[in-house]
Amino acid sequence: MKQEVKTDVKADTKKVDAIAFEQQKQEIIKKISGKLRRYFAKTIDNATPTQIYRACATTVKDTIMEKWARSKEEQEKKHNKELYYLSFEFLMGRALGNNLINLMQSDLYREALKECGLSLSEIEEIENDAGLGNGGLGRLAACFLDSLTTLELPAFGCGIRYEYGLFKQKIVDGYQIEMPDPWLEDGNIWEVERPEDKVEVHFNGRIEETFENGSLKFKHTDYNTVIAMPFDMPISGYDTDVVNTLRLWKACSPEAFNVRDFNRGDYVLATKDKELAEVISKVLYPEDNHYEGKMLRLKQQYFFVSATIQWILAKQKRKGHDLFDLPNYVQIHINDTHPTIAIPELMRILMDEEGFGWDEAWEVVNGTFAYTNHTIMAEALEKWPVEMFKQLVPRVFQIIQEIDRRQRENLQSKFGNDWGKIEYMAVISNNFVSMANLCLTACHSVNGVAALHTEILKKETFRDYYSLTPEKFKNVTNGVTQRRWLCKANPELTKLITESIGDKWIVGSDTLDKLMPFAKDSAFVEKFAKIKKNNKIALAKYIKEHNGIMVDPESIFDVQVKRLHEYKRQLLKTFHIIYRYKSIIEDPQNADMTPETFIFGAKAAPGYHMAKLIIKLINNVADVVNNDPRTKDILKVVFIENYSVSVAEKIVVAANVSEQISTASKEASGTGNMKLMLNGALTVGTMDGANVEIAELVGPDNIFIFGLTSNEVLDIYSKGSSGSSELYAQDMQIKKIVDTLIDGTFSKDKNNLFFDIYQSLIIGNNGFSDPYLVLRDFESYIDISGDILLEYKNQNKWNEKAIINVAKAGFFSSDRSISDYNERIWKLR
Ligand code: 26W
Repeated sequence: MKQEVKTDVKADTKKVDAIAFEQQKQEIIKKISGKLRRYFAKTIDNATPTQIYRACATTVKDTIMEKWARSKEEQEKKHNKELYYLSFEFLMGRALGNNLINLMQSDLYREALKECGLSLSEIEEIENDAGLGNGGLGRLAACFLDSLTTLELPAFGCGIRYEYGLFKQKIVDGYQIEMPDPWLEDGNIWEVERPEDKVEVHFNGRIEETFENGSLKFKHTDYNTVIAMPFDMPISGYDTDVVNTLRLWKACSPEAFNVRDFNRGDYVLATKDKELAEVISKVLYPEDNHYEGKMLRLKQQYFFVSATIQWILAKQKRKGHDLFDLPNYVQIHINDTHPTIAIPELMRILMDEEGFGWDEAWEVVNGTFAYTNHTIMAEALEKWPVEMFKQLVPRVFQIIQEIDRRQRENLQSKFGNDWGKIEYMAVISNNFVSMANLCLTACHSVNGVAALHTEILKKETFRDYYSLTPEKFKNVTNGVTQRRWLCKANPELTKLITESIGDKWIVGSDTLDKLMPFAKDSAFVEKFAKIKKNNKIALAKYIKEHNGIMVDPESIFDVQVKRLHEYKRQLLKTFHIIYRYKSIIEDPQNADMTPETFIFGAKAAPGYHMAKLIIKLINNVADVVNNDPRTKDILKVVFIENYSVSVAEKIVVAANVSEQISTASKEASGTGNMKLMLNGALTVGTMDGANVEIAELVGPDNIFIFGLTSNEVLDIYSKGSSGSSELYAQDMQIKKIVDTLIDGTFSKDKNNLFFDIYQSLIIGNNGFSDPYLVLRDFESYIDISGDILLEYKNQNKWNEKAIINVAKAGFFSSDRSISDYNERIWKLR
């Protein structure tokens, strides 16, 4: 009897819910039609998909704007400590779908559009990605904003409003071609221009020193002015009224044109200054993990940093806060060294404009700044020529010189006359400014992005600084937001998980673990497998449309998606494919015939010759393997062009195998590994970056670990040889594979095409051959790949492992990372 009453109540609530849902749905349809009428003089029936997108997006934006306004008002009233996350890159991707998830209105909008004969996912496809980043560092910043807001922490992202994001990649005849990414061309619905907050940024000029009231004053004169115009984007969080802000600065000229030149009739010259100013925020530098000392890059850095610091201080003063207390009100986070110039810029303003003495300013700066290192790649460390600094920002340079002078004094008191060490640790050395050393000197916190990476920073890269100030060093392992990388990318799996363990896992990081028992629940496993299959079918369709290649959704989807870099070793994966190809054509009787689809997605920096050549190699191998009648039904190789956030969302959900095969010690963390694991792919990887922590969490049975360890790699480097030419001479298997680079197997028309890869492996550039130890790890990689084929045959077991991976992925939520940052570093309320 009791039971019945309960069901009745349930049924009633359901009915009420259904009615409310229907009402809200009709409301949304009304709003969208209203927008279409007012903005485009159209109806839902005759509007273009772009107009529908704009109407939907502005409707969603209206809801967010209301919350944003309230959120800002609250923040302005309160005297809470705030976080400013300074980053040269924010790789946001699309906003509409993500905002709908966070507002918990995806179902409503999907059904509303469906009633009008439209598909929400097709409408979402119309939005351009905000591709204002290269790879890991930029995407991490985007995940962090999502988590900060979801956790209701007051935070601002601060960066540059690049007019062109990361280039679009086309593959033509197997080669990468770069095309511009004019993502703002059709307008950006999500941004709001804030002319009331524009500021001036001053470049070049000279410094006049005068005595006023007995003290030395510095006056910057004859400078060039650039206007920094802020554009704000709302950052929504999941199930919260808090809306944070991403503030991106655009560079503008103070005058529309030079009036003198204009009046003289020289119209072209009259617009020159304007162009020179505006070029600063024109385009994102496409180099990842590789630094070149370009003046424009330094201009970009100072531009957004100076504008941001001015804005922060103005706000603090408006709130009536004493700038001596700045660290209690503001934490400024430096995302890799790119925004480091913020340190001397804050010193400058506090001393030259606010009347602080050096020591007072230094204390404030130290309490305010924290720095994250994202790479140990030596070629990625920023070192700026002194001359460049002096010319571009003369006063800031003086301050850096003084920081260097004092730090050298300090180092000498600690290390005596160990000049080698002092030079290595100095802020200015050999006529270069070391941005990392400046951070290590000035910040109260320094962190690596995975346990192993932080250990390497302590023991190798920053060893001397670690001995000087061990208390500054912390680890915060990276994470990814499950809202985008599961809820948004994989709605079916989201539904299954929520049906099974409730929806608590959507915020925070602990409860996914509740899935563990389901790994052995046959009903769950079956549904899980079906979802993976559906996602593979969808990706196969995408591949058919974009590459013209038919792939078998029953085959193993083996995925390597990330920037193209030698250390990430897409070449090792390619060698494995060549090995599989040869095994099948040479010995079909004994070869494993399990069908495999190898999927790559990767952009190469436009000037990175070796990376571009590897893309061409992958595509040529694909051509041969996909078309050889002996292999075409077993192996398929697909290079998906223009890897980006929105393309990643389609790929990660369909993967069975996640390739994380960097040379141990080189990948600071990796975050693609986390996204793939979260969607039930099994990792094949080296003990590098966060793979180490993944392995620890899932246990050795649920991951495929191979290859040299980080210590072994470092040991090989210190000995000065990879031994690759010996391996090549002695190991017939290796020789056979490597020789395909020069025997025309994959370059019928042009025999020498891949010689440079061969040369780097066997002969070496600058004496060290095979610097990323591809050949050293080859055998162990072949072995583990054999294991994967065997294990995949047992689908039940495989799915069990995949589910365990999902269940253990909670730790890699960026909610956990942000909680760690907050507890260990920022201490916001
Ligand atoms: C100056 C050129 C340059 C450009 C970008 C140098 C360095 C970078 C980034 C720091 C490179 C980067 O994105 N690093 C990646 O950061 C991720 C987030 O922490 C990590 O997961 C990756 O392992 C790391 O390669």
